[in-house]
Parts: sequence; C-alpha cells; structure tokens
Amino acid sequence: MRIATIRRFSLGIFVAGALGLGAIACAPSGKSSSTTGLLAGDAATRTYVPPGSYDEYYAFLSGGFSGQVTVYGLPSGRLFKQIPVFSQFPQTGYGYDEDSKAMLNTTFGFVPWDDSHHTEMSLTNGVPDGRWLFINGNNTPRIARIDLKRFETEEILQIPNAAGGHASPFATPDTKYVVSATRFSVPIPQKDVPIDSYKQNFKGTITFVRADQPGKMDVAFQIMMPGYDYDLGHAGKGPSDGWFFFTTYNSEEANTKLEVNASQADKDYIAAINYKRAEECIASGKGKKFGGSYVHNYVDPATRIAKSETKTGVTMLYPADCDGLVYYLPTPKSPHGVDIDPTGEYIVAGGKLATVIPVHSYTKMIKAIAGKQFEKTIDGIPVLKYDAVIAGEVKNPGLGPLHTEFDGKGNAYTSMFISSEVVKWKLGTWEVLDRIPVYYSVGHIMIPGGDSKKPWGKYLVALDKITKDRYLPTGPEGSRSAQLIDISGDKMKMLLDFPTMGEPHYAQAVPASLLQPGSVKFEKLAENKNPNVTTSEAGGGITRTGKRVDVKMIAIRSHFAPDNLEGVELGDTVYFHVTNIEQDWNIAHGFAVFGANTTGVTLPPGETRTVRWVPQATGIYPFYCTDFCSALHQEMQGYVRVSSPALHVPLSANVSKVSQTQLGRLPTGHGEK
Ligand code: K7E
Ligand code: CUA
Repeated sequence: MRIATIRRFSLGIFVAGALGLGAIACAPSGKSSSTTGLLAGDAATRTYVPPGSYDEYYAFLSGGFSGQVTVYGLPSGRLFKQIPVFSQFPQTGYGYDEDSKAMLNTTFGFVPWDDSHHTEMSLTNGVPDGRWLFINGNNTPRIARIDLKRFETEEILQIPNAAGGHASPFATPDTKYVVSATRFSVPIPQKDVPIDSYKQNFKGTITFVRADQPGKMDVAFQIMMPGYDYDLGHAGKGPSDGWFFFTTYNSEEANTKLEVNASQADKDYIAAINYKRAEECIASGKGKKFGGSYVHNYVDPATRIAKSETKTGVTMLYPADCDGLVYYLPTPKSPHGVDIDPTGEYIVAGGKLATVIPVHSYTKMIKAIAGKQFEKTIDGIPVLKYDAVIAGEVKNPGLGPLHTEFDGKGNAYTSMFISSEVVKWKLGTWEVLDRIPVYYSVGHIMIPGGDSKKPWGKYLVALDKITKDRYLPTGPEGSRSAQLIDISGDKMKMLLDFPTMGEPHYAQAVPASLLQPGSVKFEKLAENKNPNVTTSEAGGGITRTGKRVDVKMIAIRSHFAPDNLEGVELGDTVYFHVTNIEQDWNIAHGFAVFGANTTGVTLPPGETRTVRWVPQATGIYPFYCTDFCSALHQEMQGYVRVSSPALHVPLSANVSKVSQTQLGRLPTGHGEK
C-alpha cells in the first residue's frame, strides 16, 4: 500500500516537472487542491530569512539513530547545531574527551550510541518554558536533559527494569516527572527463560522520573504492568492534570511474528495512570522495594566535568496493590501516538491500523470509573467500556494515523503514515477540514507548543521517513526530510522541504525570544572551576606523577602556552588540559596532537578540555589548533618530544615569565587537586 502510494505521488511530481511546474510540484495530481493556492514565490517569501536576520522559532529535532538532537531555525529550515546526547561526537570531542565521556556510562558499560526518539521541552503550568530539553534513549533506556542556555547535554539517567525506553520522556505540566515506558516486555527482573514462556514471565514497566531538580534526576517509582508493548505517552493537563496516558499494543502478548500475531485483537488499550494516586499509595507504604541498578551521569556545574554514580533499587507499585492507579481504555487498533488536546479533555489515539481516529473523553472516563463501567480486569487493572469513554471518532481520516498535534484554535492535525498526508480535523465535531500530501510516509508532526496548553499555531513541521524525489540523490541512502507547512489559515500550505540528520521522530519548537536572550556567550574564566584550568600564560606547565604526565596550557589567538614540551617518555599517559582563555562569544580554538588516539577537541571560550594521549613511539609530535581562529591560526602550533626513558630527559615546558623552578607547580587559587 505504502509503495503504491509513493509511486503515485512520484508520478504526480514527474508529470508536473515535465510540464515545467517543478517549482510548485507540491500538489500531486488527483489530490486535494489545498496546496495549489500558494505560488512558489509566496512560499519563498514566507520562509526567506534575509542575511543578518533571525528566525522566528528554534526547532529541536530528535536525531533518531544518530543519538543526537539537531537545532534548526523556522521558518528558514536552517541547521544551527547538532547537540550530541547519546552518541560520541567528533566535532566537539563529546563522549571522547576526559570531561564528557562519563556521560555515556551505563550498567552495560560505556555505550556511545543510542536511538533517540522524542524531544520534550520542560514545562511550567503546561506551557514550554525553554529551560531544558529532554530526550530519550530507546535502545539502552535512558533520559537525557539538555540545558538550553548552553545547548549542551548536562544529565543522563539510565532507566532500570526496562528494555527499550520508547514512551519517553514526556513531561507532566510542571515537569515534576518525565516518564519512560518499556517498549519491549521482558522478564523483570531479567532471567533466563524460554521465549515462548512470554505470557507467564514477561512484564512491562512504566517509570516516573523526578525531573525538576537539575543534576538530580532520579527514578521516583515504577509501575509493574502486563507484558504488552508500551508505545507512547502524554500527560493530562488542565482538568486531566494528574493523569498520564500511554498507548499499548501487542495486548495479544505474542512473542513471534508480531506483525501478524500482535494485530489480532480488534482493540488494544490506552493505559490511564493516576500518578497523584501513585504518590498516595507510595506515601501509605504500598510500594514495594525492588531491585535494579542504573547509572546517573551529570555535568558537575562547578567543574563542567561529567560524573557518574551507580544507584540500586527502586520503589515498585503493582496496580493490584493500589486501587485507582491504572485503567485501560480500549482503543482500536495497535495504537501508536496518544495526544492530549490543549484543554485536557480529549485523548486522541493514533490507531495505526484503525480506519478511524478514536478520541476518548476525560470527563467520560472519570464518570465511567465512578460508575464502575468495567468490561473486565487484567492484573488488577479495570478495563473500561469503550462506549463509556469514547468521545467520538474521526471518520475516513486517511490511512495509518500515527500522531496528533493541536493549533490551540480547536483544530487537530494527524499524520497519516500510509496515505502520506497530514489531516486537519475539528475537535468536538470530528469532521475532516483539510488534508495535505507530504513526501512521504510521515511519522510525527510538530506544531510549536502543539502538545502543550498553549500552541503557537502558525506552522506545522511534518517529519517524513522517506524522501524519494525531493533531493539530489546521494547514493543508496538519502536523508529523511522535514516539511514546513503554514497552518495559519483555513487551508494548509506547503512552504518548504529541508533535509534532516538521522531520523527525527519527534521535535519541539519555541519562539526564539524564549531562548535567545539567555543563551550563554562564553564561560567566565573566574567561574571556571575545572581543577585543571589555566587562567594565564604563566599558569601553564608540565608535571609527572609516576607514568602519568599532566600538561596545562592556555589557548588564545594565536598560540598555545606552553608550546614546547619535553620529558615525556614512551610508556607515559599524557593528559593535555587546555583552557581557551578567550572571553568573547564564539571565539573557539581546537586542540589535536599528532597520533592522537582518543580525540581532538574544540574549546569554547573560557572552557577547559582534557585530552588523553598515549604516545606509541619516540619522536617529535606537533600539536595544533583545529579551529581557524585568526589570520595566524596556521601559526597556532607546538611540539611534544617523546623520549626513551633511558635518556632521562628532564621535564620541561617553555612557560613564559616563569622560572624553571616553578615548572611543574600547579597555580595557586581554585582548582588545586
Ligand atoms: Cu517514530 Cu514517536 Cu518513536 Cu512515531 S515514534 S513515528
Ligand atoms: Cu586557535 Cu586556530
């Protein structure tokens, strides 16, 4: 079905192109006319941000299997930055250098990769506040927190007792919690059992993580759930604040050929979790102590060096022990997304195999709970009657509904994966108002603030999985694509395509004014508490502790000091602690040494980075600045001599204005080890 659809669309474009209409070929023949109202020139004007001008929104796209986040401007679609989160990043040295590599520690050891799906902005009163961006690691379940003053990953918490952290890291309206539900059920705790004992042994968990205290993210509690696959989640808001909703599929509990065996049941469920009730049950001692260890990594705010701590044990809640904690809302069919409208009343499911978009009512749900309108009970979880909770169904929306966002004006927009379109419909009447084709196979869509109480409903970004025909070919694998759609009028209008990095599953965006004023320009040297900081040329030097050699140096336009180092011996491990003492925005230097076998680094102004190097042979090794920083950048270099231990070459560094007797002494002041 999907391929046929794509072919049809491709053909449409080809025909349009042949007729010389390539520039406005965003309306395939035979589809809605809603895209034809916009001339290419109008779209260009709407998305053109002239040189020297700024974009209106920051957009944060998840990087999918790149394990990163990318930062774009809207409406231009210009890429500003990649923020490494779960992946090592050669461009900066993230995950390679001595300062940041602890960020990637887990109980599985050092894990320098993950599959990141959902970005989530921190919220205050249900509105994105621009403090932090959270993103999940799917494969080795983790949640990261990115600080949006620095656009840097500052914290990563591993999720124990889970296998796949997909329904994550959605936030409560006050960011008290972010959540992670296990996509794959497994034995919890893990044990070696036959796979076909799934129904007896496999379970799912839903984890609530305390997230409102930066640097102190921690597992608050977990809920032991039936062995389904948990897909996505969203918090209630307004009247439904205090509840969290998660989609499930594979309520059949199949363990093989899921594409058939997990598609048997007519309906799966949305799990509605009353997390205020969870807090009460825990307070009254109904939680159980449960095992499971996990690693918490965070950037020490003073030193800016990442640290890891391993934690053990969680509080586990069983629905049977805490009545009123979880209810199941029957939902057709293998639902994917679950999205709560800005008023908090409607719970919209993306039943990817369903022919309708089912919408539940929070009010009806509460009434059905009070009236005990239960179909049955599963592991202590009452299943509510479908008719008692359903508010309405959007009929004939298209094929393969996945995700819904809202514009704050009473309209909802749903991505249709199979029929490759975005469909606009009205909350309350459920009528389809408009549809626009996208290219192709759209997954998530994003309206700035479109999952919050206060959407900025001007643009919609479609995040497409397949982009045949949109860009010049680049070999067998092309990029995925984002498409910017104007939703300010009655009809949606396609404005722009731009390629993405990795596979952006979800995205968040906020007005630039929320982040621009607070963006850090440089680290103040006086506030750099890295123990290896060097704040002046005279402060550099070289010291030996057994087989370990520490070099402290500064970088400033256009030299390193010291820049001649002797006395390093074969068999030593050398740590270069380089501080960029520039105090000006965006004046970066870099550092790399010949034969470097760990990393090079870029050095933001005012910051210290440490590179570990184990020389493999005697000789002379140049080091240099990797960032073209001035007209004399090519002169920004130095040498390290590596000698045989038998030669007993004395340790030396040509530190200016410093006598030989001072060599090897750490500078006074902060930072003494
Ligand atoms: Cu790709 Cu949110 Cu992981 Cu849907 S998920 S597309
Ligand atoms: Cu410093 Cu180039």
